Amino acid sequence: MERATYEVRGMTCEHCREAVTNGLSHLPGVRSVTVDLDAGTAEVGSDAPLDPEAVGHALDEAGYELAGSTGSPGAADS
Ligand SMILES: [Cu+2]
Repeated sequence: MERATYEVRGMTCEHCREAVTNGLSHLPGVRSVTVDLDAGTAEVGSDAPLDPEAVGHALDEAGYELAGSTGSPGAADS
């Protein structure tokens, strides 16, 4: 499973956690979403690496902004 952590701008409360979790959960291949409100991050587990643009779009639709990401983009760890 791929794991990546996304910095999400604008999350402040449990409602935000739910909105971001729901938004990201609907992306194809996403298995798990864990939001850390204090850190302002969402850790996403997925079958395959996610398209950052799709992640940004999903967050945008939920009313938040993708501020950055860490993880293994393009890493060739089979
Ligand atoms: Cu909120």
